[in-house]
Amino acid sequence: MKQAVVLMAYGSPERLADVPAYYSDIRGGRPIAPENLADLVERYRRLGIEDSSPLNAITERTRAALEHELGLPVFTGMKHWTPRIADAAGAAVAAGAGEIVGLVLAPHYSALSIAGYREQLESALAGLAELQFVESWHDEPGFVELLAGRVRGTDAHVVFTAHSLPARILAAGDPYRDQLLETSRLVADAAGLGAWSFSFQSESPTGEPWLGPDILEHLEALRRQGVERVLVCPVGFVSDHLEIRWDLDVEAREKAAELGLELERIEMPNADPEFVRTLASIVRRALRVPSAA
Ligand code: FEC
Repeated sequence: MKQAVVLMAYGSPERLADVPAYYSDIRGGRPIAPENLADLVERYRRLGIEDSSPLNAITERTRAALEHELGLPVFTGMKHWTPRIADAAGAAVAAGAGEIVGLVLAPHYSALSIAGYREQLESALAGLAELQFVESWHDEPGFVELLAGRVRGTDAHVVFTAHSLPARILAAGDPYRDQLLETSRLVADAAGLGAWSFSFQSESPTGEPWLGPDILEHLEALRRQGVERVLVCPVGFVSDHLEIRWDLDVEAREKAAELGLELERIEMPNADPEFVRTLASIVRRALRVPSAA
């Protein structure tokens, strides 16, 4: 039976004119305050998306490299922009795939995150191909080692981060926060880190409580504890995009400068060949193919 991969990512607008439709997709049609839309357009303007949209470009490089590594067709599907997850599923089926691995470029499961990717893929496939969906890969040894390699030997305090979610997920027994803390602990152990902590980032203005602490408050707390240097290691994202280049590289850096803290962040995995080999081993396991290594 022919096999294929649907590689999924969040998606990002290509043009400033796309931002209202993109934001509306993220909100699932719920109302958007005009000031929030204006603020988002301004962040994308400052990110320079009219010249190049980093998330979409990196996802395409990752797709091409994964396809080469696996020797299987890999199709990109975006959760909130084009090409949509349904487009990727349709292309895989049209190419004759009878078994499809669904892999999200986000390592941690949440009902408010990965489940949405799964629903889009399942409903597009509608039973036309067998689906092997990867729910999470937060403790994948290659991923842990890649991040450990980027923080090993630092004398800075390492702050692991991930996207926040509404705090109500905890009452529903969602594994998201536990998986994030597990990745952080595994990376810290593998790198032999002395001083590290975890904080959330990128909370949205939705009017309900979100998981904390947020990185901006966390930097204040670290400074009060006498920390002078911080190395930020995002574990919940794998690419350069708005949440990295704005929320960390602009907002967190500005806060650190105000506090007199030195702040650096690791290079994201993006389409690094070591990361692509890790994604390939996750796909091979889902297909029950013996590892090439
Ligand atoms: O570079 C880019 O253009 C896209 C960057 C981007 C990534 C990303 C990842 C995650 N999000 C997650 C959850 C939520 C929830 C809401 C929400 C809202 C936004 C908005 C933008 C945005 N997110 Fe996102 N997210 C990215 C971008 N996200 C833009 C809307 C404006 C704003 O709040 O700044 C709230 C939805 C609502 O209002 O109801 C919840 C999670 C991830 C990590 C997993 C993944 O990548 O899928 C979780 C990248």
